[in-house]
Amino acid sequence: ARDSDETETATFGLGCFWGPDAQFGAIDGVVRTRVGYAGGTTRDPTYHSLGNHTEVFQVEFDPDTITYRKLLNLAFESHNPHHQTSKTQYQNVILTATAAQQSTLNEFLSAQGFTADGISTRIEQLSQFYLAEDYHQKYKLRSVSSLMATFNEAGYDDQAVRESPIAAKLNGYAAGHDVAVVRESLASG
Ligand code: MHO
Repeated sequence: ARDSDETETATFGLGCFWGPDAQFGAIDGVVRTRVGYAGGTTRDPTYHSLGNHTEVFQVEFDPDTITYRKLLNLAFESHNPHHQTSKTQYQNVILTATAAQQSTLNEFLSAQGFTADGISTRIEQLSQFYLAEDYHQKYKLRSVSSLMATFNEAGYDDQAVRESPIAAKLNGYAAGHDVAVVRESLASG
């Protein structure tokens, strides 16, 4: 039996990472989120020196509560796979980390009538994920100064806020994503 504490991590690029960081953080079963840079080859990207990388977000999830396939479904509902922006920074990309994710993705694509070559969304293997700067992590939550003050008073530093499950939920809430609504749409989808 699987250790109930065991999580899995999915990595997607869906435009500016602030929005999907909040959207996916609200999902029941997503326990942590992080934003960063991936998909390119240049070393040690930063926001102002991105090289050929793309803004991406990672969701660490409990596979007993939500599946990689459902996250893929949401990722594809959140962008148009027949359109791609020319700016590498904001491109749509699915970055698989394991053979299991790769095969789930292949099944998902064929169930949708898609092929990796027939859509504009980039389909790649994740080689390296570079964490973005602290001020980009939980960006929507950071705009709610009363909540940030509460985290700070409770002793959370930037890393602790980034890794906090409750911060992921509040980040979603701050952006208008209601956990209960997300749960409902997943149940029907
Ligand atoms: N510069 C844009 C997008 C930021 S996103 C982290 C803005 O200020 O909305 O690339």
